[in-house]
Amino acid sequence: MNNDKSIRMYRLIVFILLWSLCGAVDAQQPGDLYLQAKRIAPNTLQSPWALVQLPDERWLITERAGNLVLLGDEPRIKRIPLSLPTLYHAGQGGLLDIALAQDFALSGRILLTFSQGTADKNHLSVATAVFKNDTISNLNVIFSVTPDKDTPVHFGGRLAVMNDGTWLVTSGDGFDFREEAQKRSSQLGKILRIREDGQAPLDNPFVDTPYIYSYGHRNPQGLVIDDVSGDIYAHEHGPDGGDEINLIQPGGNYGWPVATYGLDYSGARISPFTAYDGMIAPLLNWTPSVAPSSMILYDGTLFPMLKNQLLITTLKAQKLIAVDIHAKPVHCREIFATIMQKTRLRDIAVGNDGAIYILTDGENATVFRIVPL
Ligand SMILES: [Ca+2]
Repeated sequence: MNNDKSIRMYRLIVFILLWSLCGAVDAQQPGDLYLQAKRIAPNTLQSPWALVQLPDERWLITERAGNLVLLGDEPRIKRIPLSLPTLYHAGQGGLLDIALAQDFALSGRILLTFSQGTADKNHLSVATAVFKNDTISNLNVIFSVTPDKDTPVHFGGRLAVMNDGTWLVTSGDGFDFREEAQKRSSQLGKILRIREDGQAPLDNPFVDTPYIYSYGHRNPQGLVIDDVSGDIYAHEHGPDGGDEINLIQPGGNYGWPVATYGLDYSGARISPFTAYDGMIAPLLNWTPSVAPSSMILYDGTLFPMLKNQLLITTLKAQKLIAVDIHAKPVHCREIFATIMQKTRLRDIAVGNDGAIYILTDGENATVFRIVPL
């Protein structure tokens, strides 16, 4: 190889490394000078997982111990304990996601995901309930993932509503059961699609396993649907490396654990393959891992530079990442680095006011509101 070729190859390798680090490229962020991140909740949220805004501008936040927190004006928070049947609060489990039904304004119906059972036999479940006059009623479990597992981790648990009113639910592989992700007889390591009564829609892709929408997933916790195109994006935690964003097709096999860029935590290879015939490759792979925890498709007007980009919170990387999924190659950068304190970020939402709201992770967590000055 002559010198010019070596230099070009070196530049290409450096570019690929920087690109895959995702955020290392754009350290300079002069735009942050015109932004403000303001804390809008006390630092008293206990292991929260998700937030959703109500039409009256207040917020509902889930805490994994089984509480809803109502964040409003006075008093600043009100904690509402839920009677979730056999809630399994351990490891990564507990009360997880919350979403408003499409007819929430009329019905007050919400959807919740939570882990249910015992250390020896547990699973992810979906419940509906009615939230009216600041109280919860009519809580019913409408769906439970099968089979049971005996680990307190990898529940998935993210909800998203499709344009036809059906719901997608992410289900993790249970960590010790990664081979189940390739088995369509198991609901572990899948994206499932259900109706609001908990039944399987008749037009799901597999007749014999009627709840499964896509398979070959590890622990997907980010899920958004483009209202205009209907495109579905999901991200999932890889093992050591190999976090992914995928464009979800009905019936698609997303490879885990046959095709992955990740290693086992021991450093051992999980699979010799990063790609495999018949398995859909990710749009983006993060190696090393960032631990993506939630995602929105930004469609607000306050931040025109982020329009139509995926905004992703991360736990391990402790940063907010913007992904331009339509760029070739897919472009990825850290945003708001200078205005956000370095901490694990759990969930993200766009408020009715167009501001971006970030829920932090862990004990004594809080909510930040980000606006242009
Ligand atoms: Ca994959």
